[in-house]
Amino acid sequence: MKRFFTYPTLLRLFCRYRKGVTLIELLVAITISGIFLAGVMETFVYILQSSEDAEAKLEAVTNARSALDTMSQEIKTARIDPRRPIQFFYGSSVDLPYGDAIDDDLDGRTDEEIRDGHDNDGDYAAVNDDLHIQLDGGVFERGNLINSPDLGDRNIDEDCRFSNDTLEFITFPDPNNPGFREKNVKYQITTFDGQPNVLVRRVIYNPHDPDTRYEEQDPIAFNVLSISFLYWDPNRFPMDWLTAWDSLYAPMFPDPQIELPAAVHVALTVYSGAAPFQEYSAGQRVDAITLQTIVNIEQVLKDERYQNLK
Ligand SMILES: [Ca+2]
Ligand SMILES: [Ca+2]
Ligand SMILES: [Ca+2]
Ligand SMILES: [Ca+2]
Repeated sequence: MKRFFTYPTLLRLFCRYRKGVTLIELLVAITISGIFLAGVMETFVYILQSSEDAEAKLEAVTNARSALDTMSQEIKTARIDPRRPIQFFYGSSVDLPYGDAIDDDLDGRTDEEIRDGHDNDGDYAAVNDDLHIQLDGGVFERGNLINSPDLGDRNIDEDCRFSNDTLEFITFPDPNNPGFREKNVKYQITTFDGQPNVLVRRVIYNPHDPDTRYEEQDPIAFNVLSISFLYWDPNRFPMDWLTAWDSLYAPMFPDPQIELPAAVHVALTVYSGAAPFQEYSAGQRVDAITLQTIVNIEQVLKDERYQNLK
């Protein structure tokens, strides 16, 4: 017993004790730094993730914006040519049975509207939802549609299903600009270079001259989920949006039988998720952004028949 408490024994005990504390300290330190590192990693992954999301969204907006600009510049030059008996402006309308599978307007229904400028699901109430803009001197924008559902009002075309519309028209040579050629332009979502969901602009230059006629196709937006065109019809009162247009039937239009719409509403929806687009299949929940614009057709606005309507 006596020998147990000799100095070397105490030293050994002390060393063991020291060693034990060191080990516990080490374990505690590892655990704490582990927790700390996990927190850091989590924050880091979150920052990385949200910057990837933000980047994907920015890219989607840029992509859609540039396609809308291209189309706007061209649509406004669609022409009525008095030298020709029949004009060419053709917009077809295809409503798809699905949207982004998200209840964007939080009304408990998902993708309930069709993009047509009207209230399809019956939730429009003129007293609350009519949003006409007063211009000046008591004049209202779209004044003849006050108290009727119209694009831009609340509950009109909110939370829409996707569309796969096409638009095809002719622009004419500009006499003030000798280099400007006659063009037949078409926009549609199709497969381009093996890649699906590409918004393609197809142009036929000089469509009426077999000698100089040539065709080209440009992709103007990628990962496109939906494109919708609406046409502001100057041939009815009150004027209204139509989902399709065919100038071939102009002789059957109501008076004054203007062959082209006065304006075109374009809505373009593109994928904005961070995951590769190839993982998306139609009808599944998807991150998307929609950009919209209204383009006036200058030739119609200058047309005497349209001027006389006012
Ligand atoms: Ca939706
Ligand atoms: Ca909804
Ligand atoms: Ca509605
Ligand atoms: Ca609608």
